[in-house]
Amino acid sequence: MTEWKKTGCALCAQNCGLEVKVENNRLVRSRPDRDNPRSRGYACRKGLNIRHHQHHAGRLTSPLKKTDGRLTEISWERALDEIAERLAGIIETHGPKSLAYVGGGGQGCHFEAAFGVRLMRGLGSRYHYSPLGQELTGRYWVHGRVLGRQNLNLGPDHHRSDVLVAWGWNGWMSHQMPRARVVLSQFSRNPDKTLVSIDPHRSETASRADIHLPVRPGTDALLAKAMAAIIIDKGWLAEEYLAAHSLGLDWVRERLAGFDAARAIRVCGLDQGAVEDLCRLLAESNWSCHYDLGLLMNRHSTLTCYLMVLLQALCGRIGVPGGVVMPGCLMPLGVHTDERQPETWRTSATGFPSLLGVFPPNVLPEEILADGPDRVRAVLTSGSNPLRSYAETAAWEAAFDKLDLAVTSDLALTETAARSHYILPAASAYESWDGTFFGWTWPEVHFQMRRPVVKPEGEPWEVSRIYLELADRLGLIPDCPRSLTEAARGNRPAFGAALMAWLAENPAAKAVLPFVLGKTLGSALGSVNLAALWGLVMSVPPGFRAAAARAGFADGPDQGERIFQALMDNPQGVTIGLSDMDHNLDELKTDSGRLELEIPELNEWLDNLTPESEAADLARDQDLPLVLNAGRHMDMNANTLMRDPAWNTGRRPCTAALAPADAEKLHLTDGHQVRVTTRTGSATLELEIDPKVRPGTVIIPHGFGLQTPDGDYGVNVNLLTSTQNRDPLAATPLHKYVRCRVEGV
Ligand SMILES: Nc1nc2c(c(=O)[nH]1)N[C@H]1C(S)=C(S)[C@@H](COP(=O)(O)OP(=O)(O)OC[C@H]3O[C@@H](n4cnc5c(=O)[nH]c(N)nc54)[C@H](O)[C@@H]3O)O[C@H]1N2
Ligand SMILES: Nc1nc2c(c(=O)[nH]1)N[C@H]1C(S)=C(S)[C@@H](COP(=O)(O)OP(=O)(O)OC[C@H]3O[C@@H](n4cnc5c(=O)[nH]c(N)nc54)[C@H](O)[C@@H]3O)O[C@H]1N2
Ligand code: SF4
Ligand SMILES: [Mo]
Repeated sequence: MTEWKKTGCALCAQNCGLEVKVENNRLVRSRPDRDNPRSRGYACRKGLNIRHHQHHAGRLTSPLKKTDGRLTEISWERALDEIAERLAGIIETHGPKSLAYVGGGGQGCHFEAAFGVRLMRGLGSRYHYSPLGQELTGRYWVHGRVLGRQNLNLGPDHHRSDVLVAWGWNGWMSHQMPRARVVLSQFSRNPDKTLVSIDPHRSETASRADIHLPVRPGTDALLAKAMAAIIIDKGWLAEEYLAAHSLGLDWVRERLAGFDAARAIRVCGLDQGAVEDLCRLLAESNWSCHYDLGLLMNRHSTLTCYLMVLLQALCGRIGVPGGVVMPGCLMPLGVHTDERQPETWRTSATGFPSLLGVFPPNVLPEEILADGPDRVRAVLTSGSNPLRSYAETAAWEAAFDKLDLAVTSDLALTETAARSHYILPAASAYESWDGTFFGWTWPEVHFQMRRPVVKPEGEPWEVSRIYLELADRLGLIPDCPRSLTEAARGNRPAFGAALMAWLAENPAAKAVLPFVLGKTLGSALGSVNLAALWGLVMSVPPGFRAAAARAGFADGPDQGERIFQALMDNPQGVTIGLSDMDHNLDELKTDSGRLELEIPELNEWLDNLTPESEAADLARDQDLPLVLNAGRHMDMNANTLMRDPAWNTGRRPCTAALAPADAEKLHLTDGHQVRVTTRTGSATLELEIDPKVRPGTVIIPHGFGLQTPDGDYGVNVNLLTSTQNRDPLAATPLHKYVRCRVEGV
């Protein structure tokens, strides 16, 4: 039987709506879903090849246990009993700091995070290592200071901008905003709009830009500082806006006074006139900006994020139509954890604080390999593949080998799973109810709860259910009375009333509410995730209630229930909120209610960033003369998610790309095998000569080096990266600036 069913793509944060054709319980085709309110008929080639994500030879079908280096099948009951017992033992002997949870649901399946985090917290640990801690936490630390909360986001209100600045962002390939190619094409083609790209490479986005500044790799902080200095010196500030909405401008002026912008621009390899013209454009136009990994995973990562916010503030662009705005959302991606507060945990060996509620994966190998009493000994991983995704694979392998307990839940026998003690098969995005909290749209707040469109083969579980069963075995879930379980099978409002009554008598249960819901409503609905969704929409904060009312869900005691029902009735997703974008600056959460531009912790870092210091730091290394961008995100990768090599048949997915001039100097021709060597290691792969690559640099995609049943797929770029090449404040890996050399083999 053939059927088209509505679902969504789980391969990047856009989660475009898809319709999939299902034949004999297999996805055979997919097409963009025009009814999805967020993507409106948009999808890229990855979503259109989603069947390769669901069906591949590496899928796990039953729990596995490693004994004497060999994997054997084990029942769910036994696996969970054994894991619970070992976890309890480790925590009893070594304390809660010995436990870390790694992951959080990747690009498509965020419901597990609520359960993984509750389990970890229930056992007394706060060590949640998340991919957010390897790209975005430095940025959100800045938001914590300037906007007042780390979990306030800023996104370009591009619908209403005349100029869009793509800074270290290759949106044509990576998306990172809904319908990215449509948006970028509109800016590129419309004579009244301007697309600016600041990128060392002539990326797919840069080649469509009206203005492209080919900045020298790793010098964006210096460039941004120079631009801020020019805007101040020329008097191009948005004076009125700053007077009304900011504090700390004197501190900024003091920091930038006397800065030699002209010299800085020379170090950045750019033309002074071109940079001044851009500054004037920014001072005079209605612009917004999206900056991404080119800055986040680069030298001075966190400082650059501050300078980006500063530039936008100086030009009066934050919280205004067409600028960068703070969107509403059903649930923010993290929580505010101010590292100045004594209750905020730090990692014990490396001393990094939690930011946005999470810890940076980059330091976990050290936290495991350390000698101290608080070292991490047990790791629960799900929806993440640290042994391919995070810097320095060899360090991760050594760390995993030292663990007392490694449990990995995944779709596939990933490289991380293969080095774990227990491997638990997870239901895929197409076999379960799930969704994501990558909101990032405005004024509309959309949500789609994907439903199962195929039945799983074997016995994979929702990851949430795995964590719930472990929590239950570990005594973290109070006994729920049978009346509650029975009420869950009846009508939901009556269940809600019974639950409230029970919680009033058992207030401690509130801390583990998702588990209680999972056990009661989850068994009635056949999905722990679905029960968690109900709990979520029933308890949204007042701000969201107002947004939901504007979207047609009138406020009242049954508002949550109506939102839930709408999500159930609309598999394509629903617009569940409308933010008030006319008063966006009201979202600021600083004590002053203004943008607080002064961050004393940045004094030295900002002051020491000079043309001289940068020129010295960037001086050519004779032994490693090239700069590697260790991790291009392009059409042929989707992090480590696409495990079936067949989806790239006939393409060249994993190469080392070099500029023609460099290839010529090295006497190399296209297709040659080359060895790329860094301080950390070497990798051999095919050379691709590409005129879009900037001379002096090399680009390798990330996400490859996958061990599939059909053989190895591509080369793992994290053989070349180091955990130590990281931001001093957020520990973000600086993958865009890895010194290397290239030789023919
Ligand atoms: N097709 C595809 N799409 C994806 C993903 C994927 O794997 N494949 N992954 C998703 C994820 S998780 C993420 S985080 C995003 C990442 O999305 P992006 O950040 O857009 O991806 P990148 O290709 O890593 O880098 C962006 C740009 O930074 C530039 N850059 C490199 N060095 C510098 C520099 O020194 N200065 C400046 N200004 N720019 C520099 C690169 O040339 C590149 O054009 O993509 C998402 N979308
Ligand atoms: N050198 C270098 N390394 C990088 C990058 C880089 O640019 N350079 N980019 C980094 C970035 S931006 C990111 S975000 C990280 C991402 O790195 P990770 O956090 O590891 O995430 P993914 O690779 O997206 O997916 C991880 C796992 O989720 C599993 N999975 C897929 N679908 C499902 C599902 O439906 N259910 C469940 N339960 N599991 C599923 C997959 O099998 C996969 O093993 O990689 C980073 N690694
Ligand atoms: S990979 Fe991203 S942009 Fe492409 S279809 Fe999937 S969600 Fe949409
Ligand atoms: Mo990412």
